[in-house]
Amino acid sequence: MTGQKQNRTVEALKDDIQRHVALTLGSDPFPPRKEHYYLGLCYTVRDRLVEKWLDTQRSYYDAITKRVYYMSLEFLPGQFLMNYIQALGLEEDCREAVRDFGLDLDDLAEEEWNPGLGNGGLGRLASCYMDSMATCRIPGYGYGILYDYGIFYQTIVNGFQQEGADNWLRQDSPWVLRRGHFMYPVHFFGRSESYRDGAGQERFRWVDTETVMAMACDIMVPGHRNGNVTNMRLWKAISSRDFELEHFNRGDYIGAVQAKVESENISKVLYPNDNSPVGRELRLRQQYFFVAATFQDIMRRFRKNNYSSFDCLPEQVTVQLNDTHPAIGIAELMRILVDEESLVWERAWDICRRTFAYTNHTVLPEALEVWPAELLGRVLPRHLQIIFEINHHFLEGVRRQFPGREDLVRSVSIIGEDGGKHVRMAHLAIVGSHAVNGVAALHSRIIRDKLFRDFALIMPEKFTNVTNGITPRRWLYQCNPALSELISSVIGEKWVTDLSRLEELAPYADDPQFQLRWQEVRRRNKKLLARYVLRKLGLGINPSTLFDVHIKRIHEYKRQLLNVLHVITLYNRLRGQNGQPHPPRTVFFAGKAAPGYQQAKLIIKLINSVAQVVNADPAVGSVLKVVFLPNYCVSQAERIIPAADLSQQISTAGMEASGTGNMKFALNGALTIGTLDGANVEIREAVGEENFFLFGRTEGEVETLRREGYDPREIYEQSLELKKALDMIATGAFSPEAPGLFRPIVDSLLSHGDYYMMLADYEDYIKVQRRVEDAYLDAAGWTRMSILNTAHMGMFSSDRAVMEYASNIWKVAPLP
Ligand code: F55
Repeated sequence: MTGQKQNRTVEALKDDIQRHVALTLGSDPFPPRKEHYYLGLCYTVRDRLVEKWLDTQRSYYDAITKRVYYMSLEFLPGQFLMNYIQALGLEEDCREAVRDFGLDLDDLAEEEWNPGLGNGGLGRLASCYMDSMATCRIPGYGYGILYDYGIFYQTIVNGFQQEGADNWLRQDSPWVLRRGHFMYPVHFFGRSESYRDGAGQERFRWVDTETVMAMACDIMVPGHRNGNVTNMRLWKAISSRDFELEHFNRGDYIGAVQAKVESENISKVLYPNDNSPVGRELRLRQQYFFVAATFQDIMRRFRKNNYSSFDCLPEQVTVQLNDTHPAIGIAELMRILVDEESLVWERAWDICRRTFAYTNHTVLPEALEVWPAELLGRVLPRHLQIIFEINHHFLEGVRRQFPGREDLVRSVSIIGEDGGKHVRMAHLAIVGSHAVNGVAALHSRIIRDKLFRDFALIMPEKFTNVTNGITPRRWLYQCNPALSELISSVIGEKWVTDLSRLEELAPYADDPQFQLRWQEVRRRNKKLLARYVLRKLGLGINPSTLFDVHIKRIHEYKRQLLNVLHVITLYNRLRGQNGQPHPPRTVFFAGKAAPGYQQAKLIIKLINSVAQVVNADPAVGSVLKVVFLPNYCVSQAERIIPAADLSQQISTAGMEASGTGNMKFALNGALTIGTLDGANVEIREAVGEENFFLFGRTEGEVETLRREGYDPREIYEQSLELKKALDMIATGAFSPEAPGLFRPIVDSLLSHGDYYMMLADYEDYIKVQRRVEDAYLDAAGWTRMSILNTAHMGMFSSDRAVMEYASNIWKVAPLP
């Protein structure tokens, strides 16, 4: 770009920012104020995206092409401003423009709130896939709910998690475009009424319903410098007019307004449970609300293309179910086709199955969604009837295929009977889809051979794998500018959209010059994190210590507790000060616990209590520090990951479906200490086993041990160090004010069978942690491993994952 043209871009940006400050916000541009200029910049950037977004949407329409509907009750996009600016290639110009007003671009970007419209991995994955669909030009949309309150805001009070409301829309977000003219009615309750059609056929209609309106709110998702902008459509509940009238006519004004307000509760709040769904009526209403609105949008677009027959629907539409949360959509599409469009059952079912695909994200039995038939039948009477009919047809087929196998029939039935009739949503999703995938090779094998074994017997062709991926834009280019620059300085910038090119870094792994530059960048990132910790917690940490990082939702299967046992063991060794010295280490934790998950909340308290004791003990001084960073979110992950030396991925083998944090760390040059679980298995294969710290029982060994009888007490009695650590927790060494506080934690391990096999893996974990320390002391060797981790992470790009979905499941080609 010539200097003059550059100048014109900057001048135009400046004009637009000031124009928006004055005319859009109605604020005085002088003197420049950060909050105002932040919003002025947002609107300026938004203008530049909107045009491309309209063009993209028009191009889908013109191409009459099949489109992907990625349906997810959760999205975790992270902050938008820098993502948009970088996608547009405007970073330098924006920097210069705001600098001329005496402002700093990074400061402005920090003004933005994180949209916490998800719990964790599942929601973040949806956002990575949106980014990749936009970058790879896969025509499609994301669909979900615009919650007023996202995941709660976590503070730590006296070591305990405290939940606060996250009212992220308090000030209107510049990124959410409300489309008041796209409003659809969504029905609830009422009953299914039978009638005879003109031909004397029995048919059903859903009557006497209550109606809520769904308003479309759109968020743009740009591809990386390709002019493509995909749409994420999130529905907001708005009360319906007729609902009001009914009450007003009865003269019940207050009742009318109250009913109006209550109907808008549907999109009020995200349920904060991951991996243990709550069977609440409001949650079911959320699911159906966004599914019903989305299908009206799908049908509107389908009709716009003048299709003569619904048989073409699967050539125009592919719906990916992000877990079972939108699985009620299968019954909804059947209702539309059979009740509204008068298709015969078999034809409708064929269309339905060709349209849907289902991604499973968990094998934890308590995480599989079921709805009591009574509840589902009350809220969605016609859908329950349809589900019974789907099940009837399906089981008839099973009986034909496997005569006399009533055991099989019972195990695959969509309707379960134990503990009252209930609908198994995973079974509905499997039966109603043409593809079922797990999210890592091991996980897909487990669902095919164990969790859904009986389905795989009946319909083996449906089961497949798509290993998760992460977007290199946010998770390297954006969050780690220094490392990105270093990488680009030797291999160019193509890796940003073709991550396999990172392989070209491998030859530099032994280059002493390059190693030094790599170390410099990593040290700089660690300093930035140390500064952040100082600012947030008032705690000084030393950037030259080993940064050991465990950040993710707090859950027993993720085994933060195992990490704590290592910390306590290390602490005891340092105090004893016998044997080999240990290199100084800072152990970071962050993560939220579901508000109703008592054990997880107690683990947070334990981490904080251990931190308090360790950090205050002069005997260990600066050799060991423990940090719990409150309110883990996408933006915090972006700060922490580039500074990590060691990535903790230590779930009980067989329990973490994939993990995606594991990929983010390795991509940024952290080394993994991990079990053979989820995508760890593939990461280890990719980066090389010599560049990965493996420990622990395998999934098969865990199963055998569980079957043959596992006695955690025996291990406890035999390991002095373990016994000491557990005794300290149990007797109040970390909670002198309440000595019995952590008893439930120790009991879960010693008295209740240690379901997550913490003790079974303890010894191996401690040993491998020692190997980590030895490796860390060899700076050149460590740096080499770090470079090779980054170099070999190409396959974990979400571009690769999305292209696999596109060609194997969606049968959609990228737009030219
Ligand atoms: C949210 C709500 C409910 Cl009701 C159930 C689960 C969740 C949830 O957040 N699950 C989740 O995040 N699962 C994770 O999905 C990731 C993406 O596939 C996986 O990497 C991770 O292993 C899995 O736990």
